[in-house]
Amino acid sequence: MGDTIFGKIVRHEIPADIVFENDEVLAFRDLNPQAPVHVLFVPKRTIATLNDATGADAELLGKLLLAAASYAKQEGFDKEGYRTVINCNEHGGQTVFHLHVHLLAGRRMTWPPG
Ligand code: DGP
Repeated sequence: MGDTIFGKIVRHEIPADIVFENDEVLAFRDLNPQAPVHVLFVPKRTIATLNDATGADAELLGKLLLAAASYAKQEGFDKEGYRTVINCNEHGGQTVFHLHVHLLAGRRMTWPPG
């Protein structure tokens, strides 16, 4: 799987509304938000889908989730709650093949998701 729009965002080749960055993780606002707050947490190292993650990625995947939780706490969504989502392949609704964690917050979520 080749480069994606998220690879270009990670390399700062195209603009994004970045809310968090460290050596391994970048977080930016989703272009098509599905909640008042909708942020995508992506690893800087490209992993196409969750299927492609291996044991070598375990720490990085943990860091993605912890970055999302830390951001939610920082923005005050931890008490009321929020949702994190990883879409995988066609039936999962994945459209960008650079693994990412969606953080959705600021409204009550419904279940089951569509
Ligand atoms: P997914 O369906 O899980 O692959 O989610 C991809 C998300 O990425 C989708 O919610 C829309 C968002 N998105 C697509 N292209 C761009 C872009 O160029 N910039 C930003 N900020 N978000 C994008």
